[in-house]
Amino acid sequence: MYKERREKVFDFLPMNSIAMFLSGNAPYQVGDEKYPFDVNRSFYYLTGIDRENLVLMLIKTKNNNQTILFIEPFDPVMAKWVGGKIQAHEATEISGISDVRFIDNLDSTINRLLHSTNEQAWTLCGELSKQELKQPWPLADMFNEYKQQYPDVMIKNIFADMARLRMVKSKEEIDNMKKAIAVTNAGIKAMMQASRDYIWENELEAYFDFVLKSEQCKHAFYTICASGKNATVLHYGENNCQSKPGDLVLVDLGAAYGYYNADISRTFPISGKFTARQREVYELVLRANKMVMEKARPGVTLRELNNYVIEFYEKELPSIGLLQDGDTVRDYYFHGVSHHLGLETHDVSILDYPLQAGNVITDEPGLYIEAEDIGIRIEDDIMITEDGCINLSSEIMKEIDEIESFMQNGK
Ligand SMILES: [Mn+2]
Repeated sequence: MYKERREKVFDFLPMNSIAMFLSGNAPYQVGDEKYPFDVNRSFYYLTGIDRENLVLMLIKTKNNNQTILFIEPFDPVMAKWVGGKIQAHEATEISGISDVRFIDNLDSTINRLLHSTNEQAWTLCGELSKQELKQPWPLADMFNEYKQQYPDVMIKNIFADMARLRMVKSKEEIDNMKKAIAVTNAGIKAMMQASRDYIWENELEAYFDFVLKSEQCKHAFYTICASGKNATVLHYGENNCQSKPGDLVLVDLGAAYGYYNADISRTFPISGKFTARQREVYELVLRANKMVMEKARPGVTLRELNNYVIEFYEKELPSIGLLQDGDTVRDYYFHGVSHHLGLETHDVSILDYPLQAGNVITDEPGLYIEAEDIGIRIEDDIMITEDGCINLSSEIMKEIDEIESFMQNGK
């Protein structure tokens, strides 16, 4: 599987090029304590290895394609303190790369290549920036140093090419996401069952955490568990307030399985019963959520999906007493309805690129009425097919009757 993916990278690399992917390093947090290591997702996508300080190199010349993995030398003392580094045979077994070298040889390997005479200049390729952040990665500094030594060398950013590959998910990737979604479902049910008046947001959150750890899953991202007015703050993450009777609680959360993420939002009444007003607003968001699934298909863009939601709200919001006194939809719904999902929660994508079969995106309309302490978001994860889409999270309950019945009777 990883070899197949690397072949696809070779396909888009220019002739006479050296592509590099760094697994990354965890920065230090305090003293000798590091942040948890989080592997670079493109490196992982191409190797299946999630260890620090490794480099994947793909060399494309007229004569052949060469793949080298650079690893850290095994250090028996370090092994006693923090565990062993990955060894060559393990790395080969996971990634299918037979040419494994020690990372001390990285610089000399590159220098030897750049020194070698070719009729065509070398191109150094790497993911040099995230479109949306415009933030240079350390790879760019490294490439620039080589360029100073070898002025003929060209540098190419392959971020968009990698995004195009990663946007189309394989069956294995979808299966991992389905597992992440199933565990997320179990976690949400545990929260609904534990919910009661005056419960603290972080206590409710802990029920989700327990299910994830019990299922050997990690969190896809920091959980949002927001009651009452807190739910009207989009990225509320404090989760440290006590709920009040009658509150709605909005949860936006997800498990990660094999680095594949679920991203789900549900909104339910803390006491197990919606008020008439909450019901009215919830039904509208639910209709928007279902409408997006009707529209999502190959050829449509995320921007178009969002426009459908805005049009829908423009038409429907007056029926629930909103859009008075010059208010606009954006006063009650101010985020986008969708993003790509995969190895990253906001997965790599290309802006305004039409959807294709195999894409996985979220469907997450919301409505936030601060004056009424009502914040509602309903988020599903959907997979684009040849002629429409499939809801991967259809098992996670969202109908009012279902939620009320489950919360009151546990079924
Ligand atoms: Mn989301």
